[in-house]
Amino acid sequence: MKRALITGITGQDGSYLAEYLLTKGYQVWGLMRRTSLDPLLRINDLTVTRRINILYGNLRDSASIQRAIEESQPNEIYNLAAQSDVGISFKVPEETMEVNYYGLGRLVNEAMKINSQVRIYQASTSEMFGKTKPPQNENSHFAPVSPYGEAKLKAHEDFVKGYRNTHGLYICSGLLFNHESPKRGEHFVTRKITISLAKIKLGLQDSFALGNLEAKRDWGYAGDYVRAMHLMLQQDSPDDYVIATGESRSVRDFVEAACRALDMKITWSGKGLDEVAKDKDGKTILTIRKEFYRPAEVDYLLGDSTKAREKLGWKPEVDFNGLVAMMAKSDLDFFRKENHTRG
Ligand code: F7E
Repeated sequence: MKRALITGITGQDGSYLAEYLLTKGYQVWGLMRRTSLDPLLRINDLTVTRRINILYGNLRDSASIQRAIEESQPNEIYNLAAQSDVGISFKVPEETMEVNYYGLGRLVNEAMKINSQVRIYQASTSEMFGKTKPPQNENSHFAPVSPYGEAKLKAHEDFVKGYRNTHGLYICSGLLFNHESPKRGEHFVTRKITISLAKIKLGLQDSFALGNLEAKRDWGYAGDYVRAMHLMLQQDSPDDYVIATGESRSVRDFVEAACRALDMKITWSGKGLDEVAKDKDGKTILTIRKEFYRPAEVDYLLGDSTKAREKLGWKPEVDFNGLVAMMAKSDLDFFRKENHTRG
């Protein structure tokens, strides 16, 4: 039976990956920070939760990483723990570097000391492409514009490419484009939109505010993307792969698709910071606020995942409209039930 250790087990990707690996017959360990409030919140299925072995520790602490690897004796390590909020990374650049760069350094060093044959997946990101023109693939230039993108790129260069080449470590970077789901953190734009619109539809909230509506992202479904993580570690040799849908939409497109999924009609008016969206009764439900803009923006991401499709045999199963509808309906159901229980 294979053994996997997942850092970041309580995040969206950690929970989908844990569930997926359990279906493949793996024994799963998860590294979890002691400070997490509701640690297994996103791992809803209790039968799954009970089968995951939780180890306390974090990527800032080598001793805890060492203990976790010694206890779990993993064949595969998935490094999903990160300070993953790009906007926040401008406010906490040192912490971002500490976790996203040095954290991987600690992990690979401890792993190599204990078992140099271990296979490691590193969660790299389309944010590393930054200002590079789309479509982006494995051969595209990296030009990050945020502390988050910079830390992830440095980790990729020093510890993924570096340790693969100089130490022969089996380590892969998944260059994952944005991936979302009903378990997505509430501060990411997609989930913020589906939660806000669901509440507005139910009369639980009047309006909400966003920043840049024109940024374009290649949005896929997280459940599809964890299959690619696993496939990367099953190959004869380690490599890096772009994982994306090949379809790019703007934040505005996402708002409109979520409105369609919730059967809400909106009309846009005004420009720039004065732009608003109104509902069918002329009530403003969406405004634009400067505070949600970033000091530097990645304008246009569109992934070319030909290599993963050809070499890994991977392809996404959920498309943009399917993803938006899944998220919007999940939030509508949740708040409808919650409101019903309270009322
Ligand atoms: O922003 C714009 C914002 O925070 C998407 C992380 O998983 O994917 C994610 O990074 C876009 C940006 O994700 C708001 O300016 C407008 O252009 O949902 P997001 P992200 O920054 O693309 C990559 C691949 C990762 O690796 C990251 O870890 O939406 N936007 N208005 C807004 N964004 C937020 N969060 N909130 C707004 O109000």
